[in-house]
Amino acid sequence: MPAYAVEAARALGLPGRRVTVAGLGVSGIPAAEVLAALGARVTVVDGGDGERHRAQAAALEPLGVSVRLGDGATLPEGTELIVTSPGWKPTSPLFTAAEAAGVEVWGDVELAWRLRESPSAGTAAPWLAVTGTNGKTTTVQMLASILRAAGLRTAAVGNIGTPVLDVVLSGEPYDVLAVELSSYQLHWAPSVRPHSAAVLNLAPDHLDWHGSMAAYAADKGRIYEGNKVACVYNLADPATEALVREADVEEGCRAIGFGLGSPRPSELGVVDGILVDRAFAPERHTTAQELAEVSDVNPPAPHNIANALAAAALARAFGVPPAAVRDGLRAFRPDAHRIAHAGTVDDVTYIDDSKATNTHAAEASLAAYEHIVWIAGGLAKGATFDELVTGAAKRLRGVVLIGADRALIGEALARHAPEVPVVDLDRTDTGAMAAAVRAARDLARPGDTVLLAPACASMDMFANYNVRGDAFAEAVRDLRAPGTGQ
Ligand code: UMA
Repeated sequence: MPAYAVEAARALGLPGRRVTVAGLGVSGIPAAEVLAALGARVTVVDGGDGERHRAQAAALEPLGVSVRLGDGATLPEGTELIVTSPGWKPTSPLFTAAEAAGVEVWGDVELAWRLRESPSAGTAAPWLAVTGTNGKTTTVQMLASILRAAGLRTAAVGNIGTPVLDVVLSGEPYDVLAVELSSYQLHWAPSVRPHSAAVLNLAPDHLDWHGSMAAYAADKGRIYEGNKVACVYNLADPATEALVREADVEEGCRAIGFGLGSPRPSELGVVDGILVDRAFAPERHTTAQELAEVSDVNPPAPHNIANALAAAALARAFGVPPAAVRDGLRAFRPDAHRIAHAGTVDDVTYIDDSKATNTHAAEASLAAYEHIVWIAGGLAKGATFDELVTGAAKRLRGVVLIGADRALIGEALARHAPEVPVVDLDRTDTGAMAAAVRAARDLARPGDTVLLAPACASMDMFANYNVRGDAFAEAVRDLRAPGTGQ
C-alpha cells in the first residue's frame, strides 16, 4: 500500500472503522481489499449468493474481510461507513437504513479520490474525466491514446472496466488519468474534482435507477464540479452546456464547446475535413490550429468525430501538442461490438452493435442503414421506445424481438409501425440469439442489413453486451455453415 494512501486513510479515520462494502463485483472487491489493508473492519454484503459470489467471498476471507451473501438489504450492525458499488440504486433498503442510522455512503470512486494523495504531499495524477449517455468508453480510449502519444504515463480507468481504486493505489507514477465516469459513479462521488471534464451528450437512460431525467442530468453534471482548466460540452446538445453553466468551477476554468461545424473561439470543430482547435491555439481569435484529418478518426462516422473532438479538447486542456492528438487518434482501435461487421451472407449484411444498450445509441445505428431487419430487446431500464420506433419505421423491413422487456418495443411498433412484420421470440435459452438471427435472415431481402442494436441492456439473457455480441457473431458464422446451429 503506498505511503500516501496510508496517510490519507489515517486522516479519514479509516483504520479500525467498521466499513460495509455494498457489492461483491468489479468495484466492491478492490474496495474491500484496500479497506482491509488500511486497517478498516470490513463486511461485504451482496444480494447474490451464486457460485461466483462464494468463490470471491472465499478469496476475501483470509484478508480478514467478512462476507454476507444473499442479503443486500440489512445494514450490518455497527456500520460506520458504507462504500458502495456503482450499480446499487439510491433507493436500496441498505441506504434507507444507513440514512436512518446517520451512516455516510461513498462510492468506490469517492474512496479512490480521497485516498489518491496524502494530505501533506498533494501530488497525485490529475483526472481528465468523461461522461455522457453514449460514446464515453470510446472517448476515454481515444484520450488515453492521445496522452500516450504525447509521452505521458496514463491509464484508461473507471466505468470502462478497470476500477479507479486499482490504478490510484497501484503506486505507479502516472502523469494523468483518463477516467470514464458513469452517472451512477458520479452520484456516489461528490468530492471528485477533475482537472477538466467532458459531458458528451445527454439522452434518457438509466431512468429506473435515477428516478427522473432531471436527477440523471444532475448526476452527470457533477463531473464539472471543481474543474480547473476546461468544462468541455457538445455544441449539438444544449443540455450539456446547461450543465456547465450550473457547475461551480475553479476561477479561470473555461467552457469549451466541440461540434462538427466550423468552430468559433473557445471551440473545437471541423473545417474542410480537418479537426481544428480554436480553444487552446495561441492565435485562437484569428486562426484555427490544425489537429488531425477526419480520416485519422477510426471509424470516421459523425458521432465518432464528435468523440474525437471531445478527447482532443481534454488533451489540449492538459497541454498536449497538436501532433500528439493526430498520432493518438491514428493509433486508436475501436472495441468490438460497436457497429462491427459480423459478416455478409446471401447479400445480407449483419452488423453487431450490441453496445447499443439504450435508445439513444440504437437511434444512431438505425440511422446509418437504409433497409433494416432490427434485432432488439433486453432490459429496458425504464426507457420508452415510441420516438425510436417512429424515427426508424420507414427503414424497417422487419423486427425480431428478444429479452425480458421486448413487449415494450412490440407495443411501440404496433402503435407507430403496424405494417412492419415482427417476430416475437419468447425464449431466453442459449440458442435464443441463433434463433433470432435465423428469424432475421428469413425477413431480410438481398441488400438489407440485419442490425443487432438492442436499445436495451443484456443482463436478462447474457453476462454482458460482449457476450450478447459474441453470440450474434457466432450465429452469423453458423448461417454460413448451415447445420451447425440448432
Ligand atoms: N448487487 C446487489 N444489489 C444491488 C445491486 C448489485 O447485491 O442492488 C450486487 C451484485 O450481485 C453484484 C455486485 O453487486 O455482485 C455488482 O455491483 P455493480 O452492479 O455495481 O457492478 P460492478 O461489478 O461493481 O461493476 C461496476 C460497473 N457496473 C455498473 O455500474 C452496473 C461497471 O460498469 C464498471 O466497469 C465497474 O464497476 C468498474 O468501475 C458496467 C456498466 O454496465 C460496464 N455500467 C453502466 C453503463 O455503462 O451503462 C453504468
